[in-house]
Amino acid sequence: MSETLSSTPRDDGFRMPAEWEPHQGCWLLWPERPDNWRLGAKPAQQAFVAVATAISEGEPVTVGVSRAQFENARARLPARVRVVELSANDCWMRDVGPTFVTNGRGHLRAIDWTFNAWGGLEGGLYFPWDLDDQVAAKVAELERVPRYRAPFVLEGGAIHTDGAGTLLVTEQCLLNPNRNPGLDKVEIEGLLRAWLGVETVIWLGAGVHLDETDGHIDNLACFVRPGVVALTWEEDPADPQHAISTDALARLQKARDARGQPLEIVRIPQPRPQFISEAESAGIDLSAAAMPRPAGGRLAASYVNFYIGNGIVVMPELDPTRDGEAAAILAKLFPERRILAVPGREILLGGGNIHCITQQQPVGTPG
Ligand code: KQY
Repeated sequence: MSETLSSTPRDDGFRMPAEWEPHQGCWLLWPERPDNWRLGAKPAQQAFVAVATAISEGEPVTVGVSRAQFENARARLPARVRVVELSANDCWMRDVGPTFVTNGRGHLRAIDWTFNAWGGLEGGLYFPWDLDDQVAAKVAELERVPRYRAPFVLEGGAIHTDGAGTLLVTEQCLLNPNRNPGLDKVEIEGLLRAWLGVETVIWLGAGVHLDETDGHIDNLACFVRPGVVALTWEEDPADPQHAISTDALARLQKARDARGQPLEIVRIPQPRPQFISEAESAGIDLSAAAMPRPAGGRLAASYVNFYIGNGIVVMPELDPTRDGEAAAILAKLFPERRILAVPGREILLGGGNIHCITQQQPVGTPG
């Protein structure tokens, strides 16, 4: 059994590395539930295959899948992708998987956050979520990595680090009473320092307009290297995203990172507003266990929801009129990596994008 630790990562000299540090692999889960994914999740499965295939160009990829879908997933994914049976309630590995931490001696451990489906019974997105809450522990078992079980709710998509002591988060998500109602901002900052080994927490306000996670940072902004933040941007003042991104920009301009340095902020244009169509909505099963997805609802589309892998960046294609500009900005930000664009619409329809469905495993030996 992988060891369960009772200390915190900081006590033991561990910290969360930046996403651009070398990976020994990447984890995903297989989409299946027909009350979140249209047409029995077949179009989403195709999109996940494209993401897994792209990432596997740079690092080993593992996809966790239910017993019922094992053969199908195995047949559709390339042979170089490892497929393991792993129960889950849906497929958001960023949030239900472990956040890996490393120390200066090349050791790797896993943090297993308490997960409540983005809000539990107060606005959570589905019920139950008990299998999701076990995913991080099962990944730690498979990798024989010692595990910290965090006694508070957090999701991997709610945090971004520069790997050098700075963390980006949003107030909308981390201070939401549906996550940790007994904790105030100062207490939450203390926990983030202890569990992620950071010194400086930069608080942005709201996340992307109508983001169903209560404003995950991974759809709004991320570090691309120490001192540089990519921010999703909307020029049109009539679009609610304009005020959200403007507020985030002002906060980032005032902020200093853990080294005491100001940040450079690079704006990435939002895709034009995206809405779920009648046909797309009609393809999703109605169920009391999951949130409805009626036609006409605006989707929280953002190019910032990309994955940084070994030698590559995998970004979603979301709007043919803006995909090229977003790809060009990413190419400038990551001159040493290839930018791979894959269709993002089907993942977006489920409420997230490429960053949300992936979880990197940094290089390190269990220890
Ligand atoms: O933003 C993420 N990290 C996850 C999105 C989850 C959406 C659930 N329907």
